[in-house]
Amino acid sequence: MRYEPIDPQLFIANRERLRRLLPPKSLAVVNANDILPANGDGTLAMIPNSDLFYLTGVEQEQTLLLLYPDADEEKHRELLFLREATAESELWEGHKLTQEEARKISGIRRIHGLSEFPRLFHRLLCECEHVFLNSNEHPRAVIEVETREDRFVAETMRRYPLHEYRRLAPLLQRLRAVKAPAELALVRKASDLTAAGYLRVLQFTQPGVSEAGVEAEFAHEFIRRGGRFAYQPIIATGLNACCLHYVTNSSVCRDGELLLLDVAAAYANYNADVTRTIPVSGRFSRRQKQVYHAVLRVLRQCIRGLRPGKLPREWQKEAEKMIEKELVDLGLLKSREIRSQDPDQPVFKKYFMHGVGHPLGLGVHDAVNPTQPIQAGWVITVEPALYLHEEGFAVRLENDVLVTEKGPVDLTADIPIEADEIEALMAARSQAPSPNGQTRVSARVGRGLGPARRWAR
Ligand SMILES: [Mn+2]
Repeated sequence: MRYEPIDPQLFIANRERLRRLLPPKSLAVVNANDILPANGDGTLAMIPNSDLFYLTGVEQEQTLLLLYPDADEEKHRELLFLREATAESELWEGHKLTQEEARKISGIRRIHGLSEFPRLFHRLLCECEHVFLNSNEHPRAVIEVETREDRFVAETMRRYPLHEYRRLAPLLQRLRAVKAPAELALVRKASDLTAAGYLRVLQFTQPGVSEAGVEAEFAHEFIRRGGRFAYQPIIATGLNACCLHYVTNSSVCRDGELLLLDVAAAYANYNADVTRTIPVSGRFSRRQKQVYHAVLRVLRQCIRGLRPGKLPREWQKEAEKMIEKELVDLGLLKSREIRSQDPDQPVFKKYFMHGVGHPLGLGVHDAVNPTQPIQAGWVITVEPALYLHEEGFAVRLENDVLVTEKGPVDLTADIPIEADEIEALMAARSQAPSPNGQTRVSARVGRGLGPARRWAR
């Protein structure tokens, strides 16, 4: 692990919260994610299973968690099963968790080898009344492969067809949406890494740099600080920004363009999700600034509107009303067009066609039941935007906000967002020392050297 160890009390408390939601005599199982194949003998990097991590802090492949809080024997109430290391696996793949290490991470006392799972599972299935199995119930997930969890569910139901099976996912969604203080500290840490990336990129960006070059600047800050990209970064200059999930990042940034950056770090599997839009030249044009301030106003009002008890769709509606008004003020829509619009196809959708935010945590898009009101303890992204195809640019701004009874708390408030502040930071490019402590060549000289040589290294 590249991150600082997490106090196991977090995972102990999470299991306790789940225990309180389970009916008597319930058994629950959660599986690790597969290591997915790529081409040939290649594999993709494993993304730890969020539910397993939430309940144990363990990331290792093939791990199984079995919870049976009402087990007759105390030693069967919480069991963790680990892949057994061999000389071969140690040689090729490196260290696997020992039982003692897994105990320290998770706070689970009973750790077993994977080979012991079938016997213990069978025994406890004979004792229990309800079997809670997990599945991906994210409303927007598109899944074309059978996951390790799916295979486990299918095999268990085949072997034990007379048991009563229930869905674990809705319970975990409810629990995971409300963040504990220790989790908020990790989201804040992800936000700190993200801030470091943005400060570096504000120093780096100028006409002639490539989107890929900007991506590399972020990677440098995230990786050396123990993090990684939370999601595939969107680094979109000019019209590229009008494609919502542009991830090619292969264009050159030109003078006069706006550069949309939807880039954030993950730390200890907790994600930030942040968007900024900056002028490639270091100065916004009048029109760009006008649109920028319109989006910024909507962002601020939407943050203020995040109150416990409000339904997500009411909050979305409020954002759309604000966007509508800004579009009229920007001269892009006429009031009479709005009055005569088809309510199923409102005219603002030409300029703003996505949700204004989503829950965030171990998932970049944490799953919640969309009919549930917003609650204190949720972290929600706020991401209004305007996409102006005709004018060849887009502005999106995105912050991550904790909902509390006393009002919203912006966890990403340290990442520069005021247009003036962004311009001032970019204007200071030539004077600032480079991140590795050496003095940079001036922007003017740097331009002569080409973007790759702008910093004296
Ligand atoms: Mn987002």
